[in-house]
Amino acid sequence: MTKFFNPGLMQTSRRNVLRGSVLAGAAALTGAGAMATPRAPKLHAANATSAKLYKAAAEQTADSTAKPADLSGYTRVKQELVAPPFAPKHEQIATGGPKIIEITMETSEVLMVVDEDTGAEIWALTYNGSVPGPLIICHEGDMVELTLRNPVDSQMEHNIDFHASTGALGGGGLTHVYPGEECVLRWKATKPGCFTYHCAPGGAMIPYHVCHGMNGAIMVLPRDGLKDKDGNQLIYDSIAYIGEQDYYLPMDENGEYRKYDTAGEDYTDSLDAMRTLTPTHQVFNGAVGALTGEGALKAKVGETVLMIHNSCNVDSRPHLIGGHGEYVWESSFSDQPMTGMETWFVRGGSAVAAMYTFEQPGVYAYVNHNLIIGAMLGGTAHFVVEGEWDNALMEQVVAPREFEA
Ligand SMILES: [Cu+2]
Repeated sequence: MTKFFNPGLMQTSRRNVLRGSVLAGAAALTGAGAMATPRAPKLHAANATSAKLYKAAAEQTADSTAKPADLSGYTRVKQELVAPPFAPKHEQIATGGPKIIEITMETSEVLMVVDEDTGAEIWALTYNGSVPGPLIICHEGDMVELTLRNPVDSQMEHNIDFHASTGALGGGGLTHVYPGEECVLRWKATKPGCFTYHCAPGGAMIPYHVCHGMNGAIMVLPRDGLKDKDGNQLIYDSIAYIGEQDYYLPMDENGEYRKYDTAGEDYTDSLDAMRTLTPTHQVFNGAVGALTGEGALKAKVGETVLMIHNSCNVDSRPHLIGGHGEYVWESSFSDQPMTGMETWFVRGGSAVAAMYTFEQPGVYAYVNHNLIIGAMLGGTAHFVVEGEWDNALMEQVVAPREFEA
């Protein structure tokens, strides 16, 4: 805890420690208060208490005597972010010099259905209204310039910690925005790979926001694109962006999922549910079945798909049933990809890219191969692949039939 509240950029480490304890204290207070008055999380009180300290940190940053960054040689471009499972328009191999990639994200608090069958819902905390937040793509050496805007009707403050960035809690220390505020953060992408980003307001609010959907991924491509171990170019036809989300939804005494009127009202109940470390749901792209049926991912035989799997909070082991991870980058894109993987690993707090070229038509299930999670908690997506069946790869020689004993 103390380590987290000790960003190198902020000079008064005591204040940061204080900030942590203020929030932890606020959370404890909230718990005590909730016993007397159920569902009275006093979020605004917690925010107000910590507000002065956040402001103090911001002022210190403004007073900094550090040299301004040299932005000569950069070209400014806007990246229009799109909702998952899709990827923004981008180049796989960078043309021209380094860019300043301008993006905008809004911290939207939205009521989402988690499971239609049970009526489970959540006041999701999101970037741009989706779980996961939108996929951002840049190249190594580019700058990402984010405008982060918190709508005036929000209940809570938000910020963003980019695991791909360097310093100030991944930008978390410089991006606290209250309802009606915006800020702009610019950082240089120096490490190629896929990385998670997430909200991290402080204390118990960090897992609370992350477990309400406030996370996503950025892919930092090498300037000359992806390569195999021999340096041969690897090109994909499409991206499937999958965010694994663990939810801890509070239930009432009858085992029904509780409903709440506003974002944040579930704070105390959620903390109790989160303490069990046992998710009620662990879904792909925000809800049970979001990537099956009408939401299924589409491909054709011969097409190469780059599957980007973000899991901000929990470990995951994706497996493509009927296919493989032909090339998998669990670490940096500078490292050689692993090849021919049956199941790969996404460390909680990271994003991983896996590439596969479909060879057979049909429905492929992409699952968390902790199959309890995959089949019972919601961790399943489908790829529907069109094309010609190849009997040389698989053939049903005899269909199921009765046999004589
Ligand atoms: Cu947040």
